[in-house]
Amino acid sequence: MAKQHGFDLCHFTRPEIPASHSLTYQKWVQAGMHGDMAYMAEETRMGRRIHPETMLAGVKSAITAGMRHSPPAYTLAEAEKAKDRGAIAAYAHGDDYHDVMKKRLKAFARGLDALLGEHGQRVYVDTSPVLEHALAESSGLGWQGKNSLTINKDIGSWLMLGEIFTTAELPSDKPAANHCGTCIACMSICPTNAIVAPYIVDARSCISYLTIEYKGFIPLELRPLMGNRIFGCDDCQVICPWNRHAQTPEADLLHPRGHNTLPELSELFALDEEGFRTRFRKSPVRRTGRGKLLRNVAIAMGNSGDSGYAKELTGALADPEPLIRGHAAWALARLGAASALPVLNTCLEQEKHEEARQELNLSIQVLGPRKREDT
Ligand code: B12
Ligand code: SF4
Ligand code: SF4
Repeated sequence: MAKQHGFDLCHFTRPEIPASHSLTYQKWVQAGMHGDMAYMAEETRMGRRIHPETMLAGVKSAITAGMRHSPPAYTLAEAEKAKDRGAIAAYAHGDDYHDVMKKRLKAFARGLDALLGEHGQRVYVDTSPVLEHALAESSGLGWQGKNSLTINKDIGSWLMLGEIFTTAELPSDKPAANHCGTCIACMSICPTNAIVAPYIVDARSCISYLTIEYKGFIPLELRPLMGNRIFGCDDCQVICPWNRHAQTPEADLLHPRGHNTLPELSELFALDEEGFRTRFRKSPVRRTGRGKLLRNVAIAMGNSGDSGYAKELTGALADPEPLIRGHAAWALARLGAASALPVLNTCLEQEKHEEARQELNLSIQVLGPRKREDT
């Protein structure tokens, strides 16, 4: 039945969280590794994650479901070499999985009523307070790898997770065994060393967090390390040996769109609000909003080493969004675009936003001495 509803994997377990997971989660929050994701640290939600039985009265079983999506159609080296293009995480090349999976899980749950008789049930995808990896692992769907992602022995980790909690009593599957062994490829490849220990990701330095979740001015020391990753990051999955033979699903229900495969930075940087909404309709990228996406694109332009971007970046100093103005100023300095100094100085006189002012000041300082050398 799961297959009919579009799920490649479906397993059963008790809605219980092993102590190793709940303790690690609490320590992770105490160490502040959730960054600005307040929903991960809020007390009631923490309680629910640790005690999933409080999510639904009389819950007896958790059904875990996995939906595959296509891996990136390019290698890490190809993505890195494409300096004039931005890398969008593979799961975000098509429709938003939250919408697609929730609809399908609800239909699946209704089908269960017919099979098991009417019973209490709730469906979850991502945003609810559920430790999805822990349940996936105890249900045998896949083990949690050192990159903290759920890996299935047959299909790898290019999959998204969802759950149905039910008051029906279902036979539990055997937990998944861990097959990471001595491998540490994901930890070694991570551009920002965000996998601080096996199974522990410090979100504050993870490029996925910085490009998607983080609303502010990205810490200066991390910007050069982001390269051209403009929405999410796939490196710790691409490198994983369990994804070496990952197949593109016959029917990818997220319907990836070709124009999200390494799109041109200039094309994205030219989007206005309406253009952004149209370009990313139904896509997870729309949640980020134009301001954050163009912030990330400005960083990628700065990291490209191509001073040909100076014109577009100088134009962006007048953007209504302070995030874009500030990061454009940084990118100009990173490219050594001393020709932008007069505009940077004029913008500084008019800039009211405190952080954008700091960015402008910094870029003027960086470019100033270079300008004197030029004359
Ligand atoms: C918050 C969050 C993020 C944050 C923080 C990530 C993190 N690792 O915590 C950020 C924004 C960085 C993020 C990024 C990504 N995310 Co995310 N994210 C979540 C979310 C909402 C919660 C994760 C969570 O509970 N974190 C808290 C920490 C403490 O948990 P943890 O990292 O799993 O740590 C556990 C282990 O350390 C374990 N543990 C302790 N000791 C030991 C010992 C052993 C031996 C083992 C095995 C485990 C273990 O205990 C901890 C608690 O369970 C889940 C959805 C959900 N509701 O679960 C999606 C989810 C994990 N994300 C997902 C995806 C796809 C991604 C990205 C790949 C997206 C991208 N391409 O950019 C990246 C990958 C980054 C990475 N390597 O983690 C998918 C993963 C699918 C899969 N195959 O696993 C999920 C499940 C969403 C979904 N519904 O499909 N994400
Ligand atoms: S998603 Fe990227 S930045 Fe985050 S842990 Fe994986 S490799 Fe590191
Ligand atoms: S890269 Fe290696 S250590 Fe990392 S998740 Fe994959 S198998 Fe495990």
